[in-house]
Amino acid sequence: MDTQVAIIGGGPSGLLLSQLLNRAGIDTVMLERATRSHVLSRIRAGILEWGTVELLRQTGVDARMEAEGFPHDGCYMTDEDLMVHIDFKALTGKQVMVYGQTEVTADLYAAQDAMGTTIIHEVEDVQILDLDQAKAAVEYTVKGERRRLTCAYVAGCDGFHGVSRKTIPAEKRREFERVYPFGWLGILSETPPCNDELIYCNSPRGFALASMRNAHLSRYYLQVPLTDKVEDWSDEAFWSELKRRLPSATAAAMETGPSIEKSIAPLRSFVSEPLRWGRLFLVGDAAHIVPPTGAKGLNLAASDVHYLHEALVAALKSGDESGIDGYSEKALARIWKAMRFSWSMTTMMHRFDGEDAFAEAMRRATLEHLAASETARRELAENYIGLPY
Ligand code: RFL
Ligand code: PHB
Repeated sequence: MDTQVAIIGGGPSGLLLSQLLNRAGIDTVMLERATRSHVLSRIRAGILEWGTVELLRQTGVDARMEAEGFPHDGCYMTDEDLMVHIDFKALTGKQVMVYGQTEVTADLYAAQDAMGTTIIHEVEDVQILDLDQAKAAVEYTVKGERRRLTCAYVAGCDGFHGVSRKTIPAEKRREFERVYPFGWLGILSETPPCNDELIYCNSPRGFALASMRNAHLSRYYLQVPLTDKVEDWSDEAFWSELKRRLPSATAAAMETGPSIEKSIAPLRSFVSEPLRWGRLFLVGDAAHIVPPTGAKGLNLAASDVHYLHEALVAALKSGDESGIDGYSEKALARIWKAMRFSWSMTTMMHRFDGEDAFAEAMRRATLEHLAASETARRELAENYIGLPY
């Protein structure tokens, strides 16, 4: 056998799983389609639930996060004039960590290099085979050469567009999907954040989010029509629209500057069931996508990894297969709750084209309810900081 666990995809799911398995003495080989510099240049999530922070501690990949990450005690939900503070710390006793996915990924690659894990980049035409046999196999092409890897298990960590999910026969999969009629235009800018905590803003002109990476790096998002292109948005146009959406006092105090990254991401909710097919397990975006409004994408990938690594260690170290048999059901129970939260945050915070006055009144009533009810704020906080594993 060439390796114990073949991992398809070298994003956060694959790296985190590999690191945890390697630390438990299990051998892995990771196959990644892109170059390492491409993977490390993708700007994505920025908020880690405390469960994700704990998992990174468990992997021994926490030194830079502890030194450079920013624990946040709360966030703000606003519309034009009503600003509601959600105090996570007071309501749940827990915090979240501001530390970018890009940094998590860089830290995990460094740790995997130190472990001497085999990571093969620029692989093409990955095929996952023999999932019902005593050994599974993965065939792939690298530098024009076709290779074959055999293994006990395959972890499909290759994101929404990967091959792993599609390896499960279509008639054995059940897919659930909601595509939202807008996207998020995001910029990264070397300016101080406009506020000490994140602001989620439901403006009549559409949603806006003020986020950050550190004291000198801000991340902002605007809801935009799906037809908009990044080229349609100059930096000036972005700042001007952002200022019109954020509460006026925040907008007035905001520092602007050139963007160092600008991109548009469509919003989608998606789940594919089951997460297991013979010797294959789906993890992270390969199995599910959430709209970014609840900051759940990366964190759900981490909870999948938590469940799967425990199950694989039990199977490979002590021959106990109950964990791998239960993985799909256990992970899906948490996934569906994060789906509900991300969908409800998206519905509550965005303007839908062609909506009527009733929809707008419902959004305002939801915000007023949050302002008035500690129970409502606690419900939001409990989901935002992350449900228990
Ligand atoms: P990833 O990060 O997509 O990594 C999958 C990796 O698999 C590789 N791959 C293949 N490798 C080999 N063979 C193949 N056939 C392959 N096909 C693909 C890819 O090159 C890639 O390196 O999935 P993973 O590891 O499950 O991690 C999930 C998170 O990345 C994701 O949930 C979040 O980033 C989602 N997300 C966001 N989440 C948030 O919580 N907040 C955000 O602000 C946020 N912004 C985003 C996002 C996702 C985005 N995508 C996927 C379009 C912004 C964007 C643009
Ligand atoms: C980010 O900083 O990129 C970010 C933060 C919170 C979200 C989504 C994205 O809900």
